[in-house]
Amino acid sequence: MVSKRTLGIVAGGSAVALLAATAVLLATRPSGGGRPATASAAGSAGGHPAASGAPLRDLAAARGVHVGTAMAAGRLGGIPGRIAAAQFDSVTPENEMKWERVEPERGRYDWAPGDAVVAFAKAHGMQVRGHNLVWHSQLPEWLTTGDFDADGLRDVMLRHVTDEVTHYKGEIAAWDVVNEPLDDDGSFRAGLWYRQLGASYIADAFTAAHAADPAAKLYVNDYGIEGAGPKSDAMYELVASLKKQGVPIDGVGFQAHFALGRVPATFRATMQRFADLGLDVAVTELDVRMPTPPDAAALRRQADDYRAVVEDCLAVSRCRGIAVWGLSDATSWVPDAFPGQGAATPYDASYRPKPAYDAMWAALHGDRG
Ligand code: 9MR
Repeated sequence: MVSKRTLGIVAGGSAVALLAATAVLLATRPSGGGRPATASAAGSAGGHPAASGAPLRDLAAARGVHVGTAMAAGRLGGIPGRIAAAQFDSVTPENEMKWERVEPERGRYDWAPGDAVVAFAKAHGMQVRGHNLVWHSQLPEWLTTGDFDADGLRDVMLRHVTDEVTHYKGEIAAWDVVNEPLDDDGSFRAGLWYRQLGASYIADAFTAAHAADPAAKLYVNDYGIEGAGPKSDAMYELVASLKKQGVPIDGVGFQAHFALGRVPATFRATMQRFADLGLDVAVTELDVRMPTPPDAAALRRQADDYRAVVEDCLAVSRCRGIAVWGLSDATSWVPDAFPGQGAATPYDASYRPKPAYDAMWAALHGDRG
């Protein structure tokens, strides 16, 4: 397969990453040779693709995209750290750069957890997606219960955005500047920011982020916009209008939190539609949940879903990459949010690659389905 693009690729194979990859292979793959055969439903490691083939990050680099994972600062060591460094070339801090963590008290910043993720990425030649600057959720209490008028709240927001982007200037490839601004029906989500400031907070946040780090790519990020529908249309109108006003927005992140078998058939066309506005697109939080425990057939269907998403991204020249939301089923957010569901990531709870991993591998490798 010919690489669809060659620009903007982070080098995929630092010595550290290679060592880490070797360590992972030795730790988890007693045998192997040749190319992937689909892993068993149980995710048996022996003879698995990941053991003998190139890591995902090398395949992704050859296709001109990034392949990333969310990581928590507390899980950068051990097996998850080794797998992440070996297989992925992009990391998104799962919670460490969110407002409640970064600025738990007004004007007092705690950068340490986010810094740890950045240091991990640097050590392993990975890029960092900053997540996120302005969201309705995971806000500190001083902010949600504070008695701010509109001007005061706007100042607080601009200061936070400026301080955080400045702290990480030069370290973050792309920021989710505004996260989840829309409701399911396509109206603006009536969270703190919209209620007090109206939609203008969005443009203001992008402008402040750009001023603080002009080199960082600035994204709006949301879920439920992957297929045709009112929310996707509303996001299209929003970003088209931001572009028209000259707001410094570079891209749209499609979170891609899917239920089994529910990857929209229109995902590729949707990403292309946004790209045609002159924006980058990226799959930022991919996972595919299912009732637990899964059977082999469900894991195969999940693999098909993962494959479809990777192939959709590869088919859109402005799609910059695919990130999974959580490396393994051991730590995914899904069971907490959807009781009785889980098994949503490419690695099982014992960090063995699942058919979903094979499917990502095959899609990035350019194998025919
Ligand atoms: O994975 C995150 C989980 O650990 C947090 O408890 C949760 C809080 O809302 O946020 C999760 O990540 C979310 C992400 O920041 C934005 N998109 C949806 C993700 C899953 O809820």
